[in-house]
Amino acid sequence: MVGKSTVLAVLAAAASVNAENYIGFNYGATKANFGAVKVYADFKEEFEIARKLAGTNGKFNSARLYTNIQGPSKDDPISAFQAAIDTKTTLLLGIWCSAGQDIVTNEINALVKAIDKFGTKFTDLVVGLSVGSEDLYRNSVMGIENKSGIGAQPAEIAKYIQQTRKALSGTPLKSVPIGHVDTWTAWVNGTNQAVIDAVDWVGSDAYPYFQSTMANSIKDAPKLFWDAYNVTAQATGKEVWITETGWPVQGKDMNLAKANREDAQTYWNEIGCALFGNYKTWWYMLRDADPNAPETEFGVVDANLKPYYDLTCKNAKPVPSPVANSTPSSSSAASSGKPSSTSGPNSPGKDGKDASSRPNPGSSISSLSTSAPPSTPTADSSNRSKPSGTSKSNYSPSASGPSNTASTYVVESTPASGTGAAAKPAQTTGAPGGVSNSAVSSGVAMGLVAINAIVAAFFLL
Ligand SMILES: *[C@@H]1O[C@H](CO)[C@@H](O)[C@H](O)[C@H]1NC(C)=O
Ligand SMILES: *[C@@H]1O[C@H](CO)[C@@H](O)[C@H](O)[C@H]1NC(C)=O
Ligand SMILES: *[C@@H]1O[C@H](CO)[C@@H](O)[C@H](O)[C@H]1NC(C)=O
Ligand SMILES: *[C@H]1O[C@H](CO)[C@@H](O)[C@H](O)[C@H]1NC(C)=O
Repeated sequence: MVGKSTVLAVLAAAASVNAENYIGFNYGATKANFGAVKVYADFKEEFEIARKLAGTNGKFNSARLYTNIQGPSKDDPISAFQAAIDTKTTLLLGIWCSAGQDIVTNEINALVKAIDKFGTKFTDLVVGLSVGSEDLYRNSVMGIENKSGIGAQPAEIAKYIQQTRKALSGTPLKSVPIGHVDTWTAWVNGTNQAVIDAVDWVGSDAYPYFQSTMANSIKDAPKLFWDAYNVTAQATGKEVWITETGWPVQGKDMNLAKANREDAQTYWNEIGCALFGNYKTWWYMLRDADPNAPETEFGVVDANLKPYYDLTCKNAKPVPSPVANSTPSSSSAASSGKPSSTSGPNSPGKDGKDASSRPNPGSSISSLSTSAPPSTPTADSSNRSKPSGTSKSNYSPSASGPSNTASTYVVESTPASGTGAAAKPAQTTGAPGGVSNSAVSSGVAMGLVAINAIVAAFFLL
């Protein structure tokens, strides 16, 4: 047995961690499926939909964005900021970094403008800032082979991080936790160490569905997800934020992975319900059919905003991390990010080969996320609108498809609005633990925490 004190201790630990575990979705700067650039009303509607999702008690109140810039302007703050203020949605901000210094400068200027304009109404909602999104994946051997688009070198990302810290130093966001979002394959690549050294946290984008070179049926998904998490935490020694994950309700078979509602429900129940409230999590994604469903559709609601499956976690059997207290740890020493350090059967990427074998996390995802963003940014303002949605479509299943698209975008794109892909919203609140807004939600939350904690306790004993 599990001693009562053990369980209580685990619960206490989980509860304290939960206070900061935001829950939300990724929100692109443009409508899905090659839609137009989103404006205030679009963001406000989406943030409200997220909060009203049936059975979730308003917990999905945080949004991850990919850009600070409102398309098609040069450096006006994205209208998502005003929408977040009006809906009390917390924000994980994003700076698009694969379109060069000028765009990064515009991104920083847009953020500074927003701070001046909105003050603490805005800055109090900001829970983090990611400088870049999958730029290192796109810059990798796999990313290049898969034509995922233009990426950035680690030294560039590190430079942009320093510029961002400097620009924010005299502002209310001077202490905002700054990270970078990428795939596990990038985090275990020792050549990217400069980025690891420069950040406060690392973002993990993980999509077992796309890991087509590995056994990736829905039954294998929890192992693939947690392997990616684990190697990222081990290689970086930094707190890992779950910046993108999800399972599509429709799309092609990717090796053993099938895209359908049943498997998307299972992924939500086993992975989502293990994450919500226990890790900072921005799901991919809220709405993908906007207005038309892309070939590979990740949304949790349909075009009429109705959930595709049960989002309550009530009947879920979450599969927690096999690493006992895997809460994001910053503890472990930062081992070098070298690939070699990872070993073990599962481990992904110890060498280039492995890495490539696991295209998914990175690649696939990246394609997605990646693609989206880039598109947005496109230099051409007109083109910028395409963004996000696109990305997914791009991605489409296999390599070739998506990538091409993505690359196309990328090339054209500049930074601008970037953003595309999807960002998520959510605030922590609801989640199980923590900060739930309402008593009800906290009840749900605590229930989840308890389940997770007990499961964790069993693993420990
Ligand atoms: C490792 O990272 C470097 C720098 O981002 C990149 O050039 C290289 O291609 C990556 N290695 C692999 C195997 O992808
Ligand atoms: C490209 O991505 C696909 C999956 O989308 C993967 O099977 C393939 O291995 C990747 N190619 C390379 C070279 O990594
Ligand atoms: C986590 O990763 C480390 C290093 O790669 C490995 O030694 C350990 O066995 C992994 N743990 C799990 C539970 O997979
Ligand atoms: C970018 O978009 C269109 C369509 O691709 C293209 O014809 C044009 O040359 C570029 N600009 C824009 C808007 O797309």
